[in-house]
Amino acid sequence: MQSEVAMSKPVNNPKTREWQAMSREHHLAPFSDYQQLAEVGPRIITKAEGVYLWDSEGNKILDGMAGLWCVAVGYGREELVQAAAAQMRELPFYNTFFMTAHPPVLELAKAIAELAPAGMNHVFFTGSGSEGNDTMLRMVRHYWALKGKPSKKVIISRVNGYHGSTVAGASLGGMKFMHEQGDLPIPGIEHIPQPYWFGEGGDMSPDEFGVWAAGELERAIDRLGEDKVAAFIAEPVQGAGGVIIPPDTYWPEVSRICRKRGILLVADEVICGFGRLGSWFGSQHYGIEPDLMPIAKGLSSGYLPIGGVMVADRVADAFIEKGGEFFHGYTYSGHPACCAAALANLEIMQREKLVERVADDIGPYLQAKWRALGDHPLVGEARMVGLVGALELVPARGDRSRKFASVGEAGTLCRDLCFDNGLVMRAVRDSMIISPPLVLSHEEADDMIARIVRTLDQTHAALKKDGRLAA
Ligand code: PXG
Repeated sequence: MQSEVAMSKPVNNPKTREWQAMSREHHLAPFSDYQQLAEVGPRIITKAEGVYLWDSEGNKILDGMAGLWCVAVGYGREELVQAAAAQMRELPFYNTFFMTAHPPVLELAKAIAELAPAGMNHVFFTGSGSEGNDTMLRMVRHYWALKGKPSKKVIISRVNGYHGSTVAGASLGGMKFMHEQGDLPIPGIEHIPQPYWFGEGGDMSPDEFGVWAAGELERAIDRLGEDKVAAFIAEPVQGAGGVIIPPDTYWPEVSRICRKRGILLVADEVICGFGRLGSWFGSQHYGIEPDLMPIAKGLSSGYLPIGGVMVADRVADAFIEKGGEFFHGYTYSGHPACCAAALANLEIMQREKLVERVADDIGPYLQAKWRALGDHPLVGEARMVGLVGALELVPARGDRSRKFASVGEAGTLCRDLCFDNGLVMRAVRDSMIISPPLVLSHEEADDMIARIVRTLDQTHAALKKDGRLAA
């Protein structure tokens, strides 16, 4: 992934320099080039309110990425702070191991089950989405062992999928650059192509390509043997891979294949869950009935770290009926303060009808403006579902096969200019990604679009000047 920020402006606040020195001397940050980080120094974010961030230089920045795809209810929600503080006064920590529990973990489990797709009534809590995927992997293999089919171990996932950064998460993910560090993937994980029509659909129509990409799952099952395959995992919409929205034909085909072939279907809802697509879960948007769903991010709007795996009754029942301990758990599984914050977050989302708002109000409003960006000379495709979208930057509009000579250069340039224009967007290769807080107002959406148009114009002019656009 391209690192998020290059501090391109001069530093005026002496505290900024002090913090940057601390970074250089002590902090190994995630997904960062340490040489570059030491040279340039991180941008220091000091506070946030609503959909805006402030850095230590006093710049106000519209957060088009909701933190890291997570701050659904926006920043500065006192209710979440109060809920976590009250819980910390009452019971700051107790574990959920060895036949114990506490009220917030149980109340949160019930609250999530009420929102989840029908028949999905159980949850195992973790500290993050990555841990959720590690849990998922152990759980599905344990499930098949209990079912008397211990040879069903392989998990099929997708090239360019993202499932986290732990050993299992990065192995399940299909990011080659991650696999190259640390000898991944671990054995027992197979990757199939992604349903990325714009980049890889060739001459097929999107619908034909969706069927083809789903067919790759069936061909992988045939190759590996049905008796060896435990599960298929995919994000309803790929997030970190570049907001890849599958063709309409994809998910129905995948669901059919999983059912027919007796393969568990895992929908990684870490980004799509909790309203991002205008439904509580991405699975509901696509009519998927998953067996397991890793969750995190929007569950607590990122105020405190919490994730988990939702488990369908048909899977959970196998554990309950067979008995025997599941030897797995994290000290912070179901941390009381995190659960209390998540409960308050879900209460806000329900009270303010944020999911409905994405489906019926701000979602369609932003989507219309977003699609209009598709007319910009630098944009090959402008796609969005709910409140998550991508702009494909291209050197020659109308020709999907033409890419920039050096992949990622246009994206990085655009991303840096975007920051200078007071907006956070992520660059993935040469596409620009947006995933704003679900509370985004119409005025803030207009502000965001205006900043994007200015940034696209500047990026286009710079690329043109350097001769990097097709003639
Ligand atoms: N699954 C999915 C679908 C994710 O998007 C994870 C699992 C892992 O969650 P944790 O909580 O362990 O980070 C994620 C996380 C990016 C970016 O730059 C995306 C994620 C994390 C960090 C950066 O797009 N997604």
